[in-house]
Formats: sequence, C-alpha cells, structure tokens
Amino acid sequence: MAQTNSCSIANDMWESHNSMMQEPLSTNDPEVFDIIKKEKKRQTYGLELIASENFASRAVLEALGSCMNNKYSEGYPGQRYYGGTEHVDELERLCQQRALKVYGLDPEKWGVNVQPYSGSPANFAVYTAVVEPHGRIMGLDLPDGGHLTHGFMTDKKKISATSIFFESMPYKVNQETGYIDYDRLEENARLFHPKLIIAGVSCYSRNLDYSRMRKIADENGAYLLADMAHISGLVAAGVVPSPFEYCDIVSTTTHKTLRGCRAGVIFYRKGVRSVDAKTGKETYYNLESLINQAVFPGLQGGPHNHAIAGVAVALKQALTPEFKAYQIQVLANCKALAAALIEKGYKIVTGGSDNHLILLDLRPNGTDGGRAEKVLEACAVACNKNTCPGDKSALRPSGLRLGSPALTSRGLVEEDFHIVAEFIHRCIQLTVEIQKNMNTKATLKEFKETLAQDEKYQNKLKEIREEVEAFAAKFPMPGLPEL
Ligand code: DSN
Repeated sequence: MAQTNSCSIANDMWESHNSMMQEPLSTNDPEVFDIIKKEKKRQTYGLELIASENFASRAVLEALGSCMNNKYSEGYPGQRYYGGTEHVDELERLCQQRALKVYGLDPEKWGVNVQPYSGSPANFAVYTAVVEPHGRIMGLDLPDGGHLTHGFMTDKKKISATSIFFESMPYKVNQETGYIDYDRLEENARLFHPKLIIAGVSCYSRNLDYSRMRKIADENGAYLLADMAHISGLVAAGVVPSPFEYCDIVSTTTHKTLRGCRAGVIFYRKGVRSVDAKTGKETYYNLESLINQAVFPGLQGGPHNHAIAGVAVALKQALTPEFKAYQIQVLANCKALAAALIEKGYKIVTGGSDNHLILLDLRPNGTDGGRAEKVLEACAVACNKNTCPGDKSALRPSGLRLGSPALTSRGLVEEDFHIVAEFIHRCIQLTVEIQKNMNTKATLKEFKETLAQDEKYQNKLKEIREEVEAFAAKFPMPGLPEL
C-alpha cells in the first residue's frame, strides 16, 4: 500500500518492512525453512523410538503457531497485569477445565495450573512451593530411571538445581531385578524425614506402587508428588494406574504420551488434608496459593498462551475414544517390541514392560548403549542410551531406552513393531561386529569415527538405512502438511 502519511522511515523501506511481515517462512527465511524441512524428512523417513517423544496433531500445531504467541498476560484468569486479556482468560479457563475433566477430577477437590513452561519448571515450582530452602526431597535416582529434576547429584557434584537448593536423597531400584526397592525407600525415609517424596520416572517400565509410597509419605508427614510426565497420556486413557488417588500434587509435561505441544501442568489438592484420629480436627491443604504463586510470580513471567492453546487442544483429543484406542495400542506395541527382542535373545530390564517403554540391557551382547545408539542413528532409527541397574559408570550406559508412543501415532501396530525389532537387532549385530574389529580400549569417539569413515561398514549401514526409510515412509506423519 502506498505510503501517504508522514513517516520517519523512507517510504520504500517502510513498504518493504510491511511486506516482509506478510511473507511466508519459505521466502522470508529459506535457511530456517530448509532446516525445518530436513527435520521433517528425518522424522518422516526415520523410526522414532525415543520414549519421551511423540508427534503432535495438526490441530495442536496450528494452535501452537497461532496469534496466541503474541499476548502477554502475567497473572491468572480475571487477575492480569495487562489489558486485552479477555480471550486468553477464556482459553486458560478452558484448558484448566479440560485438564481436570481428562483426569476425572472434582474441581472442589483439585485445582490445576496450566502455565508451567515445561516439566522441569513445573517440578521446580512444586519444590519451591512446598519445601523450604534446603528442605529434604527423595526421588528415584537418575541412573536408576529417575529424572534430572528429581534431585540428581554425583559423588563429586550436585548436578540438578534440585540438589543444589534442596537436600536430595535418592531412592534406588533393586540392582538385580530392576524393580524399585520400596523397602529401602521406606527405611531411608525414616532416617531422612523428607518433606517431599517424588513418584515419577524417566526410564522405568513398570507401574509405580503409589499406595505404598503414600504410606511412606504419611509416615513421615511428607507430601507425595507424582511426576507422571512419561505416562500422562496412558493415565488419561485409564490404561495404567492413576496417581491421583494417592498423591497430593501431580505434575506432568504435555508432549509425551499426552501428545500435546511442549508445556507443563501442575495439579494440586484442595480442601481437607487430614483429620486427627483423636480430636477429629481437620487440617486443610493450602497448595493452591503456594503453587500458583510459585509458578507466577515466583519463577515465571508471562504464560506461553500459544502453548496453553496447544495443550487445550490436546486435552480435548485426550477425551475421545480414539485417544483411548491409541493408548491401548501404545501398550500393545511396546509389549510386541519387548517380546520380539526377547525372542531374539535380548535382555530387557525387569523382563518386560507395563507401559510405553522398555530398557534393553546390552551387557550380555558385549556392547553398550552409546555405541548401539550411534549405529541405530546412522540407520535412521532414533533412540537413546540409558544406564541399566548395576552400571558402574553413567558415562558408559549399558542400555537403550525404546518407546512406542511416537510410532504408534503414525499407525504402526504389533506386526510392524516386529519389523522394527528386526531393524534394531541388525543394528546391534553390526555394532557388535564393528566393536569386535576395534581395539578393546577404543573410545566412543573412536567408534564414531570408524562408523563414519571405515568403508567396510558404509554399505551395510546404507543397506539397513534404505530399508528403514522405505518402511517408515509407508506410515503417515501427523502434523502440519508441509512443516
Ligand atoms: N527428556 C525427557 C526424557 O527423555 O525422559 C524427560 O524430560
């Protein structure tokens, strides 16, 4: 449009600015566009087995890429520090209502905060809300399948801010069976007197015993937090036990099995916390104000309203029978993958899975997770190395964590997962072969160099990769059509 009014900028520059603001990504920034296209291609032609990843639907991504990105709205619905918030208020209230509905929660007994930017900020908000500085927290140790934010530290260093600003005593899995050692947790909790116990995992393939953890928490007057990030979609569909019956607080990310965009949510109890057996005196939860204040203004600024929009859409989808069918298939596919690998002679930690992931222990195969992960990656299969119970060093993890949620979103079923297992098997066989031909002391760096450069492996890698890509291409990719 022609510039007619007085303007500090030359007319042609201003016109050029205005047209820049209307350009699509492909013409405005071909460099970023091309990188995104390459990632889209990697996702489409690869096999995504990272247990925490998923493919968000087109509707979720449209909401995420919407004008909701533009709006600041510090505060909570009806109490904002900025004007123009009537629609984000409506959106945030809708998201809250859907979150409670998805998990069957009575709004008189449970509240929800949908503003956390993701799972780590959500967890830290919970800690700062209910645990005083240097107060005590017990979470599953990271090498045993816990999450960084559950208080990870090593002998030499406090790694997670949780272990820096709070006192962390981890609990462990039984190193033989791979199952959580609840007896030891109970014993240690009696000595440590935690203020908060975390029932949550990042790499653990079995259901948690929330009832037992509730008893341990009660014995110590501790809050019980479930970090259900990995399983929140499975819980929503009712296909694994729900933590809500037993926990005071439940945190989650929204992009794993729940299949939304990247964000975090915290649920907290309201009303009566306990009744004194002798006097009948009731004590009440005050979590609502503590948690809301911890999220904002304690730790965060303006909520990411575009993410809240994406989460709201995902939550609506989570209420459908199709979503339940998807989660049933996630479990079935994971079991099929475990069974196929066991049939090929592999060792699975705990012997199987109740959920969406398995942990493959490669020690009996004479290799480790780091090397296998690299060969799989070279063959377009994405997964991640992980420590196994009994690993001496977190620097050389023995296992591979494999999850079914993402590929199930593309429509794969049990028989497809048998084919996936065969690809994994061929990659591990190749890993072992490469390793055998190298010096036993060769480092992972040297292994990667050999993998990238040694001609005798290139044909084998190419052959598997081409088969993987042809197989993966048969399944539709959810999301935006182009990007
Ligand atoms: N990074 C996630 C996972 O892979 O489990 C947890 O935040």
